[in-house]
Amino acid sequence: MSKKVLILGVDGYIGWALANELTNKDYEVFGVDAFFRRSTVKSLYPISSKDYRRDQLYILSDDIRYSNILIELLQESPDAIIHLDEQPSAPFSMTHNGAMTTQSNNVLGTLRLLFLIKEHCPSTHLIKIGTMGEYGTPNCIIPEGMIPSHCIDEELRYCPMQGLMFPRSPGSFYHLSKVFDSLNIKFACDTWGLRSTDIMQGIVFGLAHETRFDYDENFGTVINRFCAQALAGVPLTIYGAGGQTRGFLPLTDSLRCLQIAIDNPPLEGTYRTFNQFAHIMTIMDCARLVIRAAADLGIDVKVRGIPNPRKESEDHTYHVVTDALHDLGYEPNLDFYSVIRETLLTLMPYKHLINKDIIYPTINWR
Ligand code: USQ
Repeated sequence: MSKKVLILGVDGYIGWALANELTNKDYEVFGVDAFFRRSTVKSLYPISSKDYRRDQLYILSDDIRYSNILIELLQESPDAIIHLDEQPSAPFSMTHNGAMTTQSNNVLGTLRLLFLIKEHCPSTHLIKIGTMGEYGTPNCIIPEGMIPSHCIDEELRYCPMQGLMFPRSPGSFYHLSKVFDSLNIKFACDTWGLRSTDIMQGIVFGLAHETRFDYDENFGTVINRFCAQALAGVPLTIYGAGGQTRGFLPLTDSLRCLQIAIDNPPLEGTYRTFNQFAHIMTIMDCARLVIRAAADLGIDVKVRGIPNPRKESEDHTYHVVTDALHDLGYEPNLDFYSVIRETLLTLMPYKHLINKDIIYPTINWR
């Protein structure tokens, strides 16, 4: 029997692509969305209308939080819930109102969801999209969520901190909201016996299944922003020294990893973490890749180093354990150059629609 999957935030960048990917693979997909992003910023890649998407397999609502739709869907006991219904922008969360909106939407929204799962479908597998940014850049090896037992004190022959969550050092009020989520979800699993996979996802880029594409200061992630900047003839906005190092993955890899999580649920009462990305790069590496792919298409790209609007380390190590997904069969696509080239090609016909006024950063972390 096909698995029943409920996607919260189905109208978004990952949500819509995932809904289509799973539907094509014969999963039974439902979705809800409050349409916040659509009403805030225009996607560069043309996306279908609300009505069209409502006519698809998915149920969409302008306001999921105060309607009964969500409860009705939970009462159908989906096999998995993919929770993408969070405010995802770190810059937006660094403004006064943005911080309040982000934390009330993300932390309280997830807390409410936990209670609803407990009340209506306690066996359902909650897959929450979190962020590698929860860990920050601590200049040491980052395990998958918890401090592992093999981290043994050589003299004492035991792991003094096993069973504790690895310390979090988030870099924005958005990333902080994900830390609070993780703690609430782990508590709900330990206390109520719920089951959850908490995805610490790296920075996603590229296109899949006619999903939206953002490049503005708030909602565009760095490689997608660089692609739009290359197409618009705007110099690439490298913040600070460009030595900031992160894990990245193409959107198609994110879809693959989420399918692996759905197909391999943890036991009831288990909270587990996946560190989810394909490959580690610096921001300067990202810029070089975009410049090379654009040059291949006859586009000359300039770079503009600008003072870093964020408070973050620009020179640090980044060693991250990613065993869990690999053990379940994830084979990362490491050919980022081809994904970026394909993204540039696909967006080329829409380059005249790029609004240059929303590219340069205006929100300061300090
Ligand atoms: N950066 C630039 N130039 C730009 C934009 C960003 O140099 O024009 C730099 C930033 O300073 C930062 C890095 O690129 O060092 C990543 O920035 P980003 O905006 O691509 O990513 P971030 O703000 O960390 O957040 C994004 C998503 C978020 C997700 C996170 C994964 O918006 O939802 O959780 O990536 S991660 O960063 O691994 O935590």
